[in-house]
Amino acid sequence: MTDRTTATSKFLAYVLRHQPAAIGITLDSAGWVEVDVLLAALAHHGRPINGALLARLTGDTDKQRFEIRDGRIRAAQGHTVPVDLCLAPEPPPPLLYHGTVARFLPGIRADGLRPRGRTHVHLSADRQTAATVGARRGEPIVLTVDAAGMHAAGNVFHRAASGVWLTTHVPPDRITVVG
Ligand code: HQG
Repeated sequence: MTDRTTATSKFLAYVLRHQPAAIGITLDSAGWVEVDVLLAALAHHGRPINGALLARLTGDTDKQRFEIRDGRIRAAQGHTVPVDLCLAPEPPPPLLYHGTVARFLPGIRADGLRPRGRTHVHLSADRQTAATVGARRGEPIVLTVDAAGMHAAGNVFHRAASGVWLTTHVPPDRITVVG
């Protein structure tokens, strides 16, 4: 992606996950807004996106941050505004991974993984993705989560369209620090 495309993607994620009011739109209870409404509001607020750029941001990217369905668009995950994505619960793979940094470990050991402002804890199906997520904040530490054990104990998991696994809390006794 060019710098400009990345900046546009970040702004779109900001609007659709955190601050729809920044461009005067509202999301429905599942996080959707009409594409036409979004594009008009972006243009009106001096951040125009044309159809080709939108297609690039929502097409086959590495992250699949956005979903488009029936003329509507939403962020696939990562919200801080209250939304119910209406994802069906899915059994997770046996192990999932979470990337973080050393300074958060005391809190995580005491309290497990918490959503911390987002609606869900984000988990990855592979270590490399988790390491990349952790590296946003410093030297990454990858935690292994006993997802099968949690699922057997009744915890619910969802898989976002982005491939990210979502759950509401990972208790400390389901977490191993692998480095
Ligand atoms: C930590 C990006 C202390 C947690 C990525 C994390 C991801 C605790 C931070 C997505 C804690 C929350 C989400 C506890 C959790 N005590 N620290 N009890 N529980 N933490 O950004 O998973 O590029 O909300 O380890 O790729 O880092 O935006 O979550 O470090 O998928 O599309 O609190 O954001 O996607 O940070 O990242 P975040 P995250 P995008």
